[in-house]
Amino acid sequence: MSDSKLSRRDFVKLSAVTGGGAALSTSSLQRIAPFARQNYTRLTANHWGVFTAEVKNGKFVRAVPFARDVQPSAMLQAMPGRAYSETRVRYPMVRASFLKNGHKADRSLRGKEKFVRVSWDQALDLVASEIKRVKAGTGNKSIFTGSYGWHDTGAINNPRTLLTRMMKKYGGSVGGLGDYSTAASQVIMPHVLGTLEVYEQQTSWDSILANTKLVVLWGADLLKTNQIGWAPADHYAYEGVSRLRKSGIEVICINPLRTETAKTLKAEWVAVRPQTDVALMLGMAHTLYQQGKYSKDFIENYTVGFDQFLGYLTGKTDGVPKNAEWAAKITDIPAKKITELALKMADKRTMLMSGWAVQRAQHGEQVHWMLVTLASMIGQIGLPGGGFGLSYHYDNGGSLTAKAPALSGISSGELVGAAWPAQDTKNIPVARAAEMLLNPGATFNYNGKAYTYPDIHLVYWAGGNPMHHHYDRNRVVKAWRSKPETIIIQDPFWTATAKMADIVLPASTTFEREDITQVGSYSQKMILVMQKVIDPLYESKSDYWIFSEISKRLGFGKEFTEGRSEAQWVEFLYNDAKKQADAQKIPMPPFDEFSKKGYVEFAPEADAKNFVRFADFRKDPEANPLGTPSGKIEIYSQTIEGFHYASCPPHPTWMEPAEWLGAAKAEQYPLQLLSPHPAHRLHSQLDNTAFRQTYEVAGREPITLHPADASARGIKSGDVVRVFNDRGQALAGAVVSDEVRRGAVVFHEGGWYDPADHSDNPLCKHGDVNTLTLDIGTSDLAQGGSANTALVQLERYKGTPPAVTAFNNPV
Ligand code: PGD
Ligand code: PGD
Ligand code: 6MO
Repeated sequence: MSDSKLSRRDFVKLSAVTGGGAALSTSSLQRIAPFARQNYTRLTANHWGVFTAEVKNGKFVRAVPFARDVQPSAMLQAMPGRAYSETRVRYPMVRASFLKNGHKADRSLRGKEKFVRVSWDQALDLVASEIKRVKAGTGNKSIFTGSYGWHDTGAINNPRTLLTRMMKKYGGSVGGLGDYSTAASQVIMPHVLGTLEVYEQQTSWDSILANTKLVVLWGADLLKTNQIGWAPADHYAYEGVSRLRKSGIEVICINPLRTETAKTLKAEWVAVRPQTDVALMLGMAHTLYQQGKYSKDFIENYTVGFDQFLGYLTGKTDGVPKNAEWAAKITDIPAKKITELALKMADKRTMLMSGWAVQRAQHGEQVHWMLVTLASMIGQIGLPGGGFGLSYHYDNGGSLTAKAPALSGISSGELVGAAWPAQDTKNIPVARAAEMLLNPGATFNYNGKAYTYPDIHLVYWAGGNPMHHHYDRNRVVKAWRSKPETIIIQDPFWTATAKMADIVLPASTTFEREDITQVGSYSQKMILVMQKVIDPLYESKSDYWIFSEISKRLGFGKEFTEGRSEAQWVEFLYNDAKKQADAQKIPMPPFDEFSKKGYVEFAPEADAKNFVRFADFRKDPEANPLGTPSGKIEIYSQTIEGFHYASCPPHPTWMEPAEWLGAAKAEQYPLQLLSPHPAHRLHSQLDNTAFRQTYEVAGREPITLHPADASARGIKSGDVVRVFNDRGQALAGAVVSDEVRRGAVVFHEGGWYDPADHSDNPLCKHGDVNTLTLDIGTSDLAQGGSANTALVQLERYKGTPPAVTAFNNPV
């Protein structure tokens, strides 16, 4: 959206900071001097989109957005700074005492001692011998390669897949299930709708613009989160939002925070109390039922279990009618408003667009289940512009899907050797990683089955940052320092995770290697060669090279590479996609022509503009049943009933989370901590560039709080504050704003962790929100992370704040 206020302002601010790679120090220039004084451009792409990299005198200086990108992300300006960040891991490094004593080294010294530079041969030999040693001792079941994370794009250099591929050829390892993003919904939605739903193409923006009369942004911030994509972002949503703004279609934003999207769309702001959306939806559902304003036809023909849910809704089963007055007390939204919202949504063609933070909380499963139930009562699912969508804010859902072949990546392959013993846990839900390390042998539930946590001796993480993403930092650090004998980290940067490893392998960034990618996870509009922009800096190597070399040492180098170099894989994967395209008569040029141009584009499917999610089901539910046991939307799930989970009853239910503003604990910690995703980073990525200067406050990660909460504590904008609870403490820079509701504070995820000392509860000097979050599963069903279930207190920091050292290297 070329006229978005957010982005225009950002571009101006950012040019001043990053302008043409000015952030580079002379010393970094000297280090890269050998790479010739050449000027050229290269076309490439990553999570942020497609761009041309300009290289001057051998130095990557600027990322110029693809000409037809309707709204390039402002973060593209940080790309050169990312390549040359002072935090790059330059050489293979080993923790000093690990080098001396191997796996018998004192684990409690992780993160406290120096690293020693070693040669690649030494490092690779060491990694291979550690994997061999653990396999021979306690077996593959004690090697954890869950390795969750947002490593960069590329069909070849996907470090997590390559790691799994390597380990599968060596008898397997323990992996991760699901993700942090949508763990709760991706497990419950298949029971309710038969699909993951969070990663499905949405009813098209064209259908919305032509038919919808009311758009509800239910905890969704489209302009912020669509900047990036799992595949390079196509930014179609910005065109959608821009047209929506001009259309005059009514927009309501239900969110404790008034977002940029809400402001751009002049949305009415309903500042719900955090984590109470289920109660709000129940209050609305009760109104519709009581007033006879719900679609009996839809409920009867397309859903099952409404009657069982009704007993709960009306209070027949528990004596508590979930009416608007009941909901008002929980949500802090007046009953009149709740009634008005319900009737308006039932009256107009309404699209409920929901984000995912609502389900990254304890009992997160209930939120989208209740949203689907409410949408079923409204009765517009499968109609043009109506119903609900769980991915308008992500990967540019609602874009036009192209008629394109699927580009495959290097696969993780088949397990080689003996079958994985049935009694040994093969995968653990990713957010339970610390729990696993701390409690080997303990049982846990997941989606109807019981499992045992494995006893992990070796952890290998490539392309993720658990010392950012995992909840309850002190607990993760404790797990890290007490349990695994060996920790191997492969990353381009000295993240907090790398600093706490035994062996650190310097991966190159996408700018330093060749790869191939599809563009637009939903639109699939292009296949593009990610051209190498510069030679690998320092001694960094591509993930593919690293895993090929370790595989060689483990005895299956050829099987790992299948005899192909990275460049040969690019050609192989392209030709594989072309084979599919030829069969479907989709034009694709021969590889040489494609490689010269850099990309091939695909035209949208003929009827892409009219795509309506669930249209076939709506037209004929018998002929096009959903993938649920009943073939219909399950408002009551007998499958879930059979699991007998108190934490996940068989129909949508309001359950008080462990920490929320209505809990007794709120007396001690009266502020609800929200940790949404940052507008100017991808999680922790780019925090280690000069780009940080565009958003940090007093040199720390910002925290936003309401003026009344600020004045009660004598805090003003620009102050350094200490945020704390029983679990941890962090400094942050205060931003006082009435755009966050009273009682809630917004502290984005991804600020680099920066412990002030080596105690059990160090002060994070820079602002890592996960020092404060709670490490519990969403429920026995999905075991997702509960990021948004946390209460905190805030105080102005007295005295001189300690210097930030998060971006210093440990050597
Ligand atoms: P990133 O910072 O993206 O975070 O957690 P995740 O671990 O994905 O980490 C990616 C890492 O990969 C970085 O260290 C980066 O340097 C590295 N990397 C990048 N490119 C490459 C490469 O080519 N090779 C290798 N080897 N490494 C590379 C994200 C996770 O955080 C997610 S998805 C969610 S949804 C969660 N959200 C929240 C939240 O809402 N609130 C809180 N409090 N916490 C969260 N944590 C979760
Ligand atoms: P968040 O920003 O965490 O994004 O997408 P997701 O939708 O989870 O939250 C969205 C909104 O939910 C926020 O505005 C927040 O205020 C609101 N919210 C929080 N709690 C509540 C609540 O209790 N009720 C209601 N109604 N609203 C609430 C995350 C997605 O974004 C993911 S998983 C990933 S991995 C990507 N990460 C990034 C990123 O790190 N940075 C950017 N710029 N973009 C991303 N896109 C993706
Ligand atoms: Mo995510």
